[in-house]
Order: sequence, then structure tokens, then C-alpha cells
Amino acid sequence: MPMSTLVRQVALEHPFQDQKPGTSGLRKSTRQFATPHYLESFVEAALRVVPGIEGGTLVVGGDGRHGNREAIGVISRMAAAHGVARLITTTGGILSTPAASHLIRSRGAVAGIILSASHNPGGPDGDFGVKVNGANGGPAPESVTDAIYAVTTSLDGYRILDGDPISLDHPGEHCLGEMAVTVLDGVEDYVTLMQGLFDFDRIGALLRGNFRLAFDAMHAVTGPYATRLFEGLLGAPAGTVRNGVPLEDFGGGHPDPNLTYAHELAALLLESDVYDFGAACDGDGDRNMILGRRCFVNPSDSLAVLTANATLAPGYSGGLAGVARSMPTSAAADVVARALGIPCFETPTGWKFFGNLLDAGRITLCGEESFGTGSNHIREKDGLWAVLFWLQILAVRGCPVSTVIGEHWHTYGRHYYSRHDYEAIASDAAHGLYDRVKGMLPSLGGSRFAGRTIATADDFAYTDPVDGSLTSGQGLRLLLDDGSRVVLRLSGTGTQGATLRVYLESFVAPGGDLAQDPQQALGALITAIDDLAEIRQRTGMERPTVIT
Ligand code: VG1
Ligand code: CO
Repeated sequence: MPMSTLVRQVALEHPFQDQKPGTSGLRKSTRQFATPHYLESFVEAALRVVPGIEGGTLVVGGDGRHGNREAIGVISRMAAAHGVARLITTTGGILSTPAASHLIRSRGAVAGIILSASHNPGGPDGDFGVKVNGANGGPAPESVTDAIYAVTTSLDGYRILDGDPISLDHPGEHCLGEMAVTVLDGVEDYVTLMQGLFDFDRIGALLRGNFRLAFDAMHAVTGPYATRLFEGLLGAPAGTVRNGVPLEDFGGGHPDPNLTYAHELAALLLESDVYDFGAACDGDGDRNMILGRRCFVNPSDSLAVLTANATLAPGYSGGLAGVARSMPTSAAADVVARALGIPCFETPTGWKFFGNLLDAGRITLCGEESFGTGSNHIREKDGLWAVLFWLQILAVRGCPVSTVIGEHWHTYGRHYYSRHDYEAIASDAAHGLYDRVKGMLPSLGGSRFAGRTIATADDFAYTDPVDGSLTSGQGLRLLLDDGSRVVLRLSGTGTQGATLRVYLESFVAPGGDLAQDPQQALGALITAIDDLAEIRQRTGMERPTVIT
């Protein structure tokens, strides 16, 4: 039967008006995604906008949350109807965001569709998401996501192939209409990539010795990857990987690797002396939290430490072209870059802004304060890569995490840093607060704040050094005359109400007091921003929901 007879054109009564991608793709409640034609509408728009779809290769997979397999079925049938030549997906549909980025690149795909709401909870009452990545393996740039959104607002229908979805139970080759479908093991290629970057013999010797590692996969996508890496190839004892089986609702948890949501792991490391190293990743495997014995590594410091120690890893032994950090990330990496004599870029929040710099070879490492670190090996942040990088550094230096961090501060100074999140506040209250401070910015320069003077007050805008594109409205900054700063942003990944993020930073040079508690060191800034922005009063919250 000719393929055209199998393609069904489905008419939409009304186009959806709420499919604007946020910081990281389209993220909505699972319930909303279950609305008839909702997923299909967004996928149709993406398949129409992304160049090279007809006759191209497409990678599809996800973090295993509720709806993952069904969505892969729908996307496969739509891809076939749009003339995709080959679809690559994985057993069980399990594919971490970094592994997807690698597959897109290594298989020459024109794009990837990653099914994940990242660190947001999953399940029927949780969230679902769709991320569209381009041929470079990275999140589609704003020009593409804006175009996809524009198509969704006037869409009158979509094309889909009738038929049964292919089985994801085993690796194999299938056909869907005229489209070839490859189901492969989603872990293998990624593991090979890691073996090329790090010294597995050396890390293996560490993990087979007295050094004790605890890794928490949070019942999300990294379980199979971490088990193969740590307990398989690197010889760590069984049980090293906790919560290693991906579950559709992440076991009811919130797969966000921070001190609040990964508190069991945090308690193991911070309140006992059993483990030397602890790490966790988020729902889709692109975030990482690093813990040493009685030592929490702030993600901004983590980027700085990796930058300073990069040449200890075989994959980076030749040195770094440059580094980049998102604007709200502390300037700890900047100080290291200056010492190394390499450029350091400051981009808006979201991994898509690193893509051009990586593609142009201007940076090798990059990171965000939100537990994201990565490099030019792919075009997404990479949780397990960061864990392996830390293990590589510890294996070579032969000292505990706390020593690595302490020595780092003694050399470069310490950026006291904290992020305060006020989650799920009423949208009106959040926007009212934000717009009020934004309106005050022009009059804030030169005024007193937390015993310092405000040198600059602005709304961060970024001109991409590679393509010249301008992105504005990326966060309200109060830059103080002693190098401290406070930044306010509204989250672009939440699905309930609005989330206000307050980023606080203060620098102490080597020789100063490097051993304070961050909340105390930042105390004056915390009080001053609460007064200025009327945070407690306007949110009705006595304290943040998450403090990092
Ligand atoms: C958050 C983080 C940001 C990160 C984004 C996606 O965005 O702050 O740094 O890039 O999540 O991470 P927002 O807009 O909520 O602050 V993930 O792990 O969802 O791909
Ligand atoms: Co993520």
C-alpha cells in the first residue's frame, strides 16, 4: 500500500495559544499534555519549522516519566508522516538529555525531540515537557523556538501515520511506513564518549579502594547510566547507585538534585563520615550536585574548580579555549579564567545561549548556578560527566573534596553565594514585585544598599558574540561597589504560579575570612533585598521554599 494512504490529516478546531517554550522547552502539567491534540500540535509545529526534517534523521527519547512511551509512539508516527527517513530511539524510550545531545551529533541527525520536564516532578499529577534540539545537539535557539510557537498559534491541523507504535522492548530495526526506525541501547554510546574523556583506570582504582561513593539517581533517567558506569566499568560496590531504577513518577519524589529535594543523600554526606563523595542528578540527567564528606560544593564553585583543574582529565589535557557562565552564576570561574589567561563569557540563563560559543570553539567549559555544568563534548549540560570529572580530579590529586575546595578559595578567593527560591507564588504578586523593582532601576544607581553603594542597576541584556543576536529582559541586577551583587529573576520552567529567584553574591579575597556560613556572609544583602523588593510582604512567605 502506498504510504500516502496511511497518513491521516487531523483537523484542529482551535489552535493552542499557550505553547510558548520557556527556559528549556515546552513544560506543562501532565494533565495538560493529555488534552487531545496538545502534544501533536507542538510536535507538528516543530516538524514544520526545523530544517531538514524531510529525508533527515530524528532522535527521540526521554527521561522515562509518565507519558514517555506514548509520546514516542505519537512522535514516531508523526515523523513518518512528515517524511523523516530514519528515527532513532532507545530501549524503553530511556534517553538522558546529554545522551540525546550526543546521539544527535554522532548520528548526524537534523534534530532531536527530548521528552522531559527535567527536575519537575512526574506522574499523572506532575509535569511533562518537550524539548527540541537542533543538529548541533543543543537546545534550539530562540529564533527557532519563537518560530515553533508562532506556528502553534495558528495551526489548523497535523499529519500522523495510522498504525501501531513500534516496540521499544529490545534493540532492533523496524519500519514505520517508509521510515526506518532504529531502537538502540541509549546508554552505550554515552558510556563510550565518557571513556574517551576520562581516565577510567585511574578512577576505577579510586572506586575499588577505600574511597566510598554514593550516587543518587532519584528514580530518574541516570539510573541505568550510573549503574553501568560506576558499578559496572569502574568497579564500585553494588549499592553505590541509589534509587537507580527509573520510575514513571520518580517514586513520588522531586528529581531536583539540591539540598532540599535530595536531602537523604545530603544528610548522608553532611551529617556522617561514612562516604567520601556523594552526587545526584536530575530527572533528565543534565544537572549534578556534588558533595564531599561534610562539604557541599556550590555549583558556581564547581565550575571554577573544573576550570582550574581541567588539564587533569585526558579530554582536556590540552587546556581550555575559554569558559562561559550564565549571568546569575557567581564570578568564581571568571577569576580562574583571568588567572589562566582565557576568555570568560557571561550569558543569559539557559543552556541554549552556550551553543554558539561552543560551536565557534570559543569556549570549552560552561556552567550555571542551577547545578548545570558541561563542555564542548556535547551541547547540553551533563550531570554524570561532571561527577566523573570530579572523580578524575580526586583520583589524581588524592585529597578530599573539602581540601580541593579549601585550596581553591585560598588561591582565588571565595565567592559567597546563595540562591533563594520562592516557588509557586501567585502570578500577580510575583509580576507586581518584579515590575516594581524594574521600574525603580533607573533611580537606584548611587543609592545605598546593605552598607554599600549601588554602582549599576540594570535589566541584563546579551548580545551573542557569534551571531550578534540581542536577548534582553534577562534579570534585574544590582551591582554594588565592592563587587557584591543581587539579581532577581522569574523562572521560565515552573508550571504552577510563578517562581521568584533571588541570587546573592559577595566576594572575599584570599587572606580574608573564607570560613563563614554563606547565609551569614550574605545576611546584609538578604535583608536589604527583602526591604527593597518587599519580598516577604508581597509573596506572603516568611522564607524561601528552597535555599541553595
Ligand atoms: C532553570 C535554571 C536554569 C536552567 C533551566 C533548565 O531555569 O535556573 O539555569 O538552565 O532551569 O534546566 P529557570 O528559568 O526556572 O530559572 V533543566 O535541568 O530544566 O534542563
Ligand atoms: Co534537567
